[in-house]
Amino acid sequence: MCAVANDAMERARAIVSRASALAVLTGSGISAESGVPTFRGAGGLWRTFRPEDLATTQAFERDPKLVWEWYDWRRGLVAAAQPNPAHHALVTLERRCREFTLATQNVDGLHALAGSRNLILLHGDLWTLRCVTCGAKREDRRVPLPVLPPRCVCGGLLRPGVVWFGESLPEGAIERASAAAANADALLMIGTSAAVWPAAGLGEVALDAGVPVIEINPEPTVYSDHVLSLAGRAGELLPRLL
Ligand code: BV8
Ligand code: ZN
Repeated sequence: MCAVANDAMERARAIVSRASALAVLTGSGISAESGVPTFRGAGGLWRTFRPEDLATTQAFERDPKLVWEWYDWRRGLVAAAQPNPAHHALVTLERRCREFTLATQNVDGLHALAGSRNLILLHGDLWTLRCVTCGAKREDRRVPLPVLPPRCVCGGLLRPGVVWFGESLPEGAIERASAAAANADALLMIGTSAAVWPAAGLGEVALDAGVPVIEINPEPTVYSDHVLSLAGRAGELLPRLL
């Protein structure tokens, strides 16, 4: 029995089937059914750790080994995870649409693994390491990492290639995602609590541009009363939306 009223699903299907340009924003909820814990939901990562203790440059400067132990643990979790039907449904949608932009807050790499192409990594990538001294970047998928914290050939500390609180997003990322949201025939907001900015602002960009917004989330968010909100799991609802 699906909790989503059929008329909402029918309306969402009509919008998506007519769309030739789609923009999508995903959050950790889309990877929940792949076994990757979310941040704020029940059993979420932030429940056991405080973001200001771990996802900030100050935390990393204060205790790089502690921050790396958390990221190395998460890399281990994600390494075992596979894309779920929601990730695959977005790959199918991308192939059907003339224009398709997927902006994700996730750093787990599951969208790329599923085959999504026009991908904007708003918060970076768990598998990329970046040297705080010389800026060198490299991909390193070893789990666990042999030494924590890992060091660059130049001797500098390597940090996770992700965006921490207080850090700006990758150059041009939010601008490209905003342009896609403002010019799409619809914006899908999937599996995000819409708590983190500026990513969460993409919903407003779409609404301000008169672009219909469809939300897929088992829980209500600040957007739920203002958009077409489908209450349910992405792995179940996205394939039904196709
Ligand atoms: C910046 C690190 C300033 C990587 C993360 C206004 C404008 C700009 C900034 C701010 C602003 N207001 C406040 C700020 C500061 C801050 C911020 O937003 N704070 C919040 C907490 C108030 N923003 C920043 O610091 C950003 N930087 O703009 O700096 C600046 C500006 C200009 C120039 C220089 C500097 C940086 C933000 C990035 C922070 N990094 N993580 C990592 O380790 O992962 S954020 C962290 O939260 C994750 O990256 C995650 O992606 C992100 C968002 O969380 P969600 O993905 O939404 O996950 P969550 O658990 O919250 O929700 C999951 C949802 O899924 C739930 O709703 C649940 O119901 C649902 N769900 C569960 N199961 C399912 C499901 N949905 C569907 N299906 C299911 N099965
Ligand atoms: Zn270096």
